[in-house]
Amino acid sequence: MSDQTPWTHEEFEAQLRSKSNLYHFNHPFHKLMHSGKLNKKQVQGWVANRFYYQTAIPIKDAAIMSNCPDREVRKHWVQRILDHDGHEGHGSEPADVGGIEAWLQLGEAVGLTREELWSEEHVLPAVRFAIDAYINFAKQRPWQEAASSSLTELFAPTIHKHRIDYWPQHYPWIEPQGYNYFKKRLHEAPRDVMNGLQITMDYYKTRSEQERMLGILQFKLDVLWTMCDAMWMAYVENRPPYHMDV
Ligand code: AHQ
Repeated sequence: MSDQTPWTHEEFEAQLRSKSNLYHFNHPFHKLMHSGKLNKKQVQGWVANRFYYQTAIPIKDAAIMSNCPDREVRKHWVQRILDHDGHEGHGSEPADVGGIEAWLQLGEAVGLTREELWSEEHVLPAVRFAIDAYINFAKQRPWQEAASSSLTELFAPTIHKHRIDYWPQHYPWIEPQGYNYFKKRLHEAPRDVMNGLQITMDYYKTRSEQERMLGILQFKLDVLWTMCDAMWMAYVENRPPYHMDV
């Protein structure tokens, strides 16, 4: 009979963090990116495809909010939507153009136009399917499961810091305003992770529920990894969908 004793919070968090090696930071596409081996077209492809992910985040978070009857939780979760959509500022809170605007500036910084990003003309089918699966997961599953699926961000601060630290020497042609998004996430992601961990620790009580959460985190890791697989095929192998040469 396998051990059904629930993990302590510390053990549960350690189980979640043990999946860090499966984070898309370790995908070969990101390895090429981090070592400065991507050309301009490949960087542009990544920026344009990830824009579809960025615009999906507030939709996903609004789906979670729409399923959540807990006002206290919504009071905090709504900040995620504001962080991406932006806001005019209120009280001591300064105005924020938002992450989507910052990513549009990243697009311009790598030589794309805003219209190209909004048109979704570069979005690869598998990237769209993976991201739409994430949105639908948030619409259909209990809000706590959808909230906890954001915890791939446990591993995100490293990836943002890596871009800020290494891209300038590898990709000097990228305009400086392109880094604003990653700098913004450096302080937003840890706050979001704290909030997501609290919801996760409060919700998954039994060992089987905790193991269900590991499966949910794996689903979200699969979303991110699949996006990179599609970009590898299209931009590294030069075999985008409907290539016919054998
Ligand atoms: O910029 C990212 C972001 O705002 C979020 C929100 C969070 C979620 O709700 O799923 N996940 C996430 C992520 C962002 N950036 C990715 C990257 O590699 O730049 C990482 C991604 C994540 O770890 O899920």
